[in-house]
Amino acid sequence: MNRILICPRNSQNNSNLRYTVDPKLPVSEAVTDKLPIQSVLLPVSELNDMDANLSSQTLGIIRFNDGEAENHQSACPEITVPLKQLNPTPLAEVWIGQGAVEYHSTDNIAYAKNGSALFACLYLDRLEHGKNNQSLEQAAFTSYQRILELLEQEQYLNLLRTWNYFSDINKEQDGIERYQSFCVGRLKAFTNFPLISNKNFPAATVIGAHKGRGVIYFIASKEPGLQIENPRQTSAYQYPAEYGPVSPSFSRSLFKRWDQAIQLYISGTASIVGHETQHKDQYMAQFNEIILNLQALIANVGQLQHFNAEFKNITPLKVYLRDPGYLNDVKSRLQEIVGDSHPVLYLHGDICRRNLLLEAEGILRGTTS
Ligand code: 3EB
Repeated sequence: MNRILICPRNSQNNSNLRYTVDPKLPVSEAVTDKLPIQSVLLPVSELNDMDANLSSQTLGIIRFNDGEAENHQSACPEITVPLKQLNPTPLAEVWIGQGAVEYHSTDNIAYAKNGSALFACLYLDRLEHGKNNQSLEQAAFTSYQRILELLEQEQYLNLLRTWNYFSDINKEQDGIERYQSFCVGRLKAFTNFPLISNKNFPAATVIGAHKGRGVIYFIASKEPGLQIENPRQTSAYQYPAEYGPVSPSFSRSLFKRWDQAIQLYISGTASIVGHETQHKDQYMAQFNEIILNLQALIANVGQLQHFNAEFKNITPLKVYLRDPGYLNDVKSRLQEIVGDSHPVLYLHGDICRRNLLLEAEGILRGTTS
């Protein structure tokens, strides 16, 4: 199979355009899996050449671009994360499911659902009309409250994985770092939602941008997944008070058994062992520590769930660099493990502690024995 499913554009007629997979990206392999939801990295230049015939299974499109805001007229949920891409070929993250999709939008949230999984995206700010300058804590609270209300309304009650991007994450505002304000608002919303308040938090990423509107996107499911922590790391929701007024509400990973396949959603992973940052000011040592953390997490899931998968099966991988100058070294190191044709998206973004220089995340498909 060398075609994939891309969302139809409102702006185009229904001509049956065919998408051809970049041979360097093992997309065809990814989409032949029987998964209700998965993401693939596709060259942006080829997003317009869609196969309308196959479009019925696309759940959403995420672009990454720190330039001018774009307005794409897609039928499916689509949003631009305001981070600069460091890849030579600009890529988009395309979310693809199985079976017919329904597209909807509320005032604030665009979403797609296919009976098993729900994909959605929203802007973090300006959720309330006339409240453009609400605090980040309030914006995070309101956003997550809206998200949880949507999941209740649609009966996709299991928030599996969230991605959160907003500007100036390390900046102090009102006597508190913006990342901490975000954590306070998010936790307040979670605490009101019975399915999450028992510490079964989603896997997550929170990364800082340099400009642009804050963005959240997430996936949820009808049937629950399982939170699995990393034995090398203190659970983030148990971090001691020195890191902020509330601990971050996310799980290290979310193990999801679908009818015909299994996915492990791996949270943004940094150079933290226990709860402490390792190797301050040394980006390669931090990157190696991230690899050790990811390997330890995968080994733990292997033991607990008899999950057969390895680091090199993580696809797509996303790596966030505080300084683009790290790119070549990080890329060479990663390619030693996953090979040079593996789909990896490199993004220029800030990590939620000032002394963290990089972070990596991904989705791991595997089987159980
Ligand atoms: C860490 O391990 C690094 O607040 O949801 C990574 C992934 C991090 C998710 C979040 C924070 C979050 O604490 C930071």
